[in-house]
Amino acid sequence: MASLEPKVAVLMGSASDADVMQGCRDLLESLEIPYEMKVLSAHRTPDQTREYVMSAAAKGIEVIIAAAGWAAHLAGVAAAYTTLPVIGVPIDSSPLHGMDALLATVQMPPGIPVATMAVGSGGARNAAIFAAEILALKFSPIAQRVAAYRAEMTRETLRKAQDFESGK
Ligand code: RP5
Repeated sequence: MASLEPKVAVLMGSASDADVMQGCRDLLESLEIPYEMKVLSAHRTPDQTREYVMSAAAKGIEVIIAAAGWAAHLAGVAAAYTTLPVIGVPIDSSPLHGMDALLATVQMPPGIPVATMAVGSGGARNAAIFAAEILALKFSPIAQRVAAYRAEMTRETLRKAQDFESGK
């Protein structure tokens, strides 16, 4: 649900991160959370990154998701320029399969936290859910959709377990 009044900003270090981040978009849409996507690099477009993040809160953004690979400074740089919660997604785009991005994103020095998700597409999905959980503190319809999502996941897991255990 890309809309004119996004509550979540999804930043990616490169357009090449889009496939890994598709699950994040899908979940934000199914949870009906308005968001906008931006390609902004801490290294290649530092001025634009700073400008966007510094103006995000004023235009209604409440949570920032920042996904990047390699020496992934995007989430940390975003967190440096705002007190909005920043959720980091390490992307597995490098020869180190995301271990570099994981450490660069998670190992923020004390004072400027980044809530770091798992590496890759699983982390991308969790970033959307975590953003929804933050917004759910303020918006009860989002809280209801998060609860419904989780209940459905539980039902689906039990259904699959039952199928497996009964040899289907
Ligand atoms: C990172 O470098 C991006 O987040 C991406 O994961 C990686 C490679 O970017 P491209 O060279 O494909 O643009 O900054």
